Amino acid sequence: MWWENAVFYEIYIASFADSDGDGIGDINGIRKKLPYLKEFGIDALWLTPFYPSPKVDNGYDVSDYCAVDPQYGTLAAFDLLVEEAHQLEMRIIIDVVVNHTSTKHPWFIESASGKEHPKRDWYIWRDQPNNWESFFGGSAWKYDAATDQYYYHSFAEEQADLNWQNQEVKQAVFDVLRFWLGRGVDGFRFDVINNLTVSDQFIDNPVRKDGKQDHCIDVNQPGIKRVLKELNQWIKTVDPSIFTVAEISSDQLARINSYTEDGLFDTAFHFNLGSMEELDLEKLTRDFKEMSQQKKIPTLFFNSHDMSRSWQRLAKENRDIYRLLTVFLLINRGIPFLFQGEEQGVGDYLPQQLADIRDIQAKNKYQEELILSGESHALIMANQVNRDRSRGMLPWLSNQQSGWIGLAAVNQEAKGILADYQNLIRLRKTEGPFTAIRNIKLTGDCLSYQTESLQIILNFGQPIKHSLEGNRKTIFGNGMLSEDGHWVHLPAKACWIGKEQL
Ligand SMILES: [Ca+2]
Ligand SMILES: [Ca+2]
Repeated sequence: MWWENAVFYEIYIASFADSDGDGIGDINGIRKKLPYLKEFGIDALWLTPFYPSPKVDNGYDVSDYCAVDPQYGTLAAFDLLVEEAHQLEMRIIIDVVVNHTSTKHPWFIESASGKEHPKRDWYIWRDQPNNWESFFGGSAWKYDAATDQYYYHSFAEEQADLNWQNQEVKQAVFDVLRFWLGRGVDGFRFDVINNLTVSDQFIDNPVRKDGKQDHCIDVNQPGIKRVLKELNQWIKTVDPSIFTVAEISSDQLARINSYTEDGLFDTAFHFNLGSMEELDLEKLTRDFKEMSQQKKIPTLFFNSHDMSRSWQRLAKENRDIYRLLTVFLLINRGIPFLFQGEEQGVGDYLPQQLADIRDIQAKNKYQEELILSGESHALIMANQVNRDRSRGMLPWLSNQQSGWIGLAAVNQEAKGILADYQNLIRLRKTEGPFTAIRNIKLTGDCLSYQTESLQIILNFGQPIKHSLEGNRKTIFGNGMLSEDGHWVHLPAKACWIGKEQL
């Protein structure tokens, strides 16, 4: 299928490109950047939510699934974006946020209007709350005085969870998907899809010794796979070439892969590697070996709109390490998902005061810590979880304006980094598709593996002499071949790719 060899690019619309000077990214801004994206080798775009939203969780609180937020443009602009992307042979997938809606969505307003309303059961209403906590902090239940019941929200209280036991909810979501398929989208990214509430068992979550809650009853509920299979099968019946990728809120490989079984999603985001707090080569190698054996192709990424950028988090601002990670992403079996700006080595944006924080998760953390430890410490703790870090406005111009958040940090080596991405994507296209990975080995800090006719050596450590399989010539990197062709000498923090000579 087309996605198995595609390079994806995630666009966080508000911070990507602004076409009308209000300092907020928009759909026409994306249209203007299509030639740039095509030029450096992108095959498909993933657009984060652009739907009307009160933006409590910056668009992941949708109040109308079948429209475009006026801040970002119009449906007509969206249609042009799809048309122009397709003309350039680029595909577009969109974010589907159906664990919850905004409490401003008409469905919720109707549901909240009375206990007897036909849509009451579209959401999760209970006379009494249980101990479930919201993933954004505090109780996951909000009391509604008008009807004397509590509704469930696994994230912010302005994001009410849909009741996936209800068949009408499922049909309503199918209608939404049908609407966007009709406008030509090529696939869907399903937000926190293992959080769908499909069970009517409201048993308390167990609480660990440290007082934190184990979210084992409120996610991955019994029956969820049946619902998700139905969803995927419906999509594939409409058109088997529609791509589905799942966001599973877990960094455990086995859990993630359990959602790509037959009949489920085409793939899922592999946070086990993608969201590593720091570079751990042993973990990387261990998981890489396991992922190379799995039937469905994995995703590969080191950045997204939910975490600190890999330039800081993994590469520690080291250009050579950054290049090694880029090789791993692109010369590998897997679907690379680049995040806007990473191709220019863009760095984190770090708010300097509460007033500058936009992420609700960081705001909540700040308030929690403020009581315990005062302002400056609260800021540090908030920024440690702050998703704003990767959401800084992209610095396309030296006088770039931002209307809603600070600017992402410019990388002085942006041009060279972009050239790396471009060269490696070209190499991927001439030497790929990479369908099998062999001989994964970690020697000290040096990772080596083979795919099709290539041997890839990524040396994260000191200079090393590394043995080669077969007779090879250098096609990328800065290793030096020995005269007999059996060895390559790599400087510190260098990579080398050799192609087998027949
Ligand atoms: Ca704008
Ligand atoms: Ca849920």
